[in-house]
Amino acid sequence: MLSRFIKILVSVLMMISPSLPHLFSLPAIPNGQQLDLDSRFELVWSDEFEGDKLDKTKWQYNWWETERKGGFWHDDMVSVKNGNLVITTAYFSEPLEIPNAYKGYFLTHDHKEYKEGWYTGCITGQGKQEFLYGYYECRAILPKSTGMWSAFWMMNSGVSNVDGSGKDGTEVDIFESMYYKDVSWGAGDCVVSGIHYDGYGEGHQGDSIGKWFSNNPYEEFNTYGVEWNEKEYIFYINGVETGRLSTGGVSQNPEYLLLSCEVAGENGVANADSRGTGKISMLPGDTAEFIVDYVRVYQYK
Ligand SMILES: [Ca+2]
Ligand SMILES: [Ca+2]
Repeated sequence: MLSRFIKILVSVLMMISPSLPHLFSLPAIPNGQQLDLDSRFELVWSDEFEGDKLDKTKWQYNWWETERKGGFWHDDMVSVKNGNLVITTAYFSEPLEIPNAYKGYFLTHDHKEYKEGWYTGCITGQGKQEFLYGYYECRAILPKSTGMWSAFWMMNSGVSNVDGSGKDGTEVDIFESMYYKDVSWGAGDCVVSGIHYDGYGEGHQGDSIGKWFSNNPYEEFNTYGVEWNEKEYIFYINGVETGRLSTGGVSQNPEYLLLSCEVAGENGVANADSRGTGKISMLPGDTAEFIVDYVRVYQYK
């Protein structure tokens, strides 16, 4: 009751002062410029996820990371059906098998074992194709559970190079969804966008444009995009600008794309995290789906 009252109060205040959400780290409604896609860009690459299996000329499973935060990544959780990529999250009381194709590698390399827990997936364009500048967009329905992180992002091998700059490579999180109807009032129905560079240890640096509402994102398709040029990253939801970043300098190197789903927690055990993501709210037997209609890459005309 109190949270409903606060939400109504904040909504009224937001109408009076559009900058208010940022002061309280609350989600804001996209209200920037409309992207003029057709006049400025041409499509150079896409996956529309037609057919019944993942196109291995465009993607590979991120099979070398088995344990991921509070869950596990496994090929079997990724499928292509009804014109969409679907990354399913489900609980398995018996660990899933290491896919045969990777068994030899796992025998000779250190890796984390699959255990009982939540399984989900990740696909990456690493080793397939990389792009420099342009506009990148996916159209997706987000997984409907507290404790889930779905994301559309870009990476480059230079991200780990600590030199005080993001020019050598930056993780660009075009969107991350980790605030489904959460314990934190004011969140829900929103995504965040941001950047990370200089590795993930002591040297790590990053910046964010904060939380932004999309339209009924767990039930309906929205588009999430970023325009990337020499000077800045410009983020969009449904073709409307949400914010811009250039902190640390913009990546000058080609980057590959990823689509992933993660479960909040650590060491393969689901739990609430320090970012405000609650513990997964699904029970064993429940499933959540990250549904992606397409990924499209455009270059400047
Ligand atoms: Ca760097
Ligand atoms: Ca499609």
